[in-house]
Amino acid sequence: MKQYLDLVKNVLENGVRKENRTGTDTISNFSEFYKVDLSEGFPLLTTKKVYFRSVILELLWYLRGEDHIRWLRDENDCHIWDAWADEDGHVGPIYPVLWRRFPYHEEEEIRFEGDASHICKTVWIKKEFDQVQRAIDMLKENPNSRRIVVSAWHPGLLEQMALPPCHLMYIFNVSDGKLNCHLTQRSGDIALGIPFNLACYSALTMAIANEVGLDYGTFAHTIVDAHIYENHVEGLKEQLNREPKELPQLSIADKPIDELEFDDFTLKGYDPDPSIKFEVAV
Ligand code: DHF
Ligand code: TMP
Repeated sequence: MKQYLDLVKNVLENGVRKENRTGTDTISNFSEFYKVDLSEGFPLLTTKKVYFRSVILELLWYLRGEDHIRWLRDENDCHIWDAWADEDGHVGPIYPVLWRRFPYHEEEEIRFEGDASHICKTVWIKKEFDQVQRAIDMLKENPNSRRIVVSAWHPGLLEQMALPPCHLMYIFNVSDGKLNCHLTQRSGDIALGIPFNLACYSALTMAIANEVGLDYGTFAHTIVDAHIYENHVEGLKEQLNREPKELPQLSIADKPIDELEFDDFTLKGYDPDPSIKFEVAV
């Protein structure tokens, strides 16, 4: 994918060196943007092997709404989130919870029927909001809406999270019968995280397009702090020497997203160059 290689090139050429909490310095550019046309194939990088199984399992895990990684780590032997979980597998209220069970409170008035005078009391009821289902409902009922937003930023809960959300907001947009998705990411690890984020949200957009009966449009991605860890530079330079091949095709079973399983995602024609080992900065 040319867009990804251009992103890598641009950050290597124009980025500035920054220290950060991980202890491994980065080369960073402020505010990068690219987009891909999902009708041209599934944007899984071919210039290195990207672990498709892990990408899809991560997406299915996000959709499950849990605050732990036991389904991912123990039932599916996928370890990309292990470093941020405690022994029980808890990661706190991150993406799955924020997408499917965003916590909030609603004021309710309770009446106690007593003697002549009714006693009223106001209580705060704990509620959960399913933002993904709301997005699907809106796409069906009001596809031209400019308010089809899913937000994973919850200032009041940041302290309880293993990692404050990196990909923190996405917006669906329908134009010309096609479903587009724009993702805003506050912080992007170009070698490791970005190829996963790109493929994960592209698959999500395609699955939702199927469910609401729209064609595949564009995935657009804004990365505010787009960075390359210094120990990833060599691997990325090797990747820049590789020639991108044709993109694979992804077909997704026509099911409601909550019924999707890994075997419902069929990848055809993926013939990547060898994998490149990148250490993850925790
Ligand atoms: N922290 C940092 N510093 N970078 C990240 O990309 C990152 N990503 C997180 C959580 N924290 C992070 C969640 N996503 C891998 C990929 C995505 C991911 C976490 C880890 C990863 O290790 N990928 C390897 C192995 C994939 C596999 O074994 O399936 C890779 O080579 O792509
Ligand atoms: P930060 O919280 O200090 O920004 O560190 C988070 C790191 O994780 C940063 O390098 C970005 C990276 N990251 C991604 O690129 N994609 C992801 O999906 C996640 C969860 C993290």
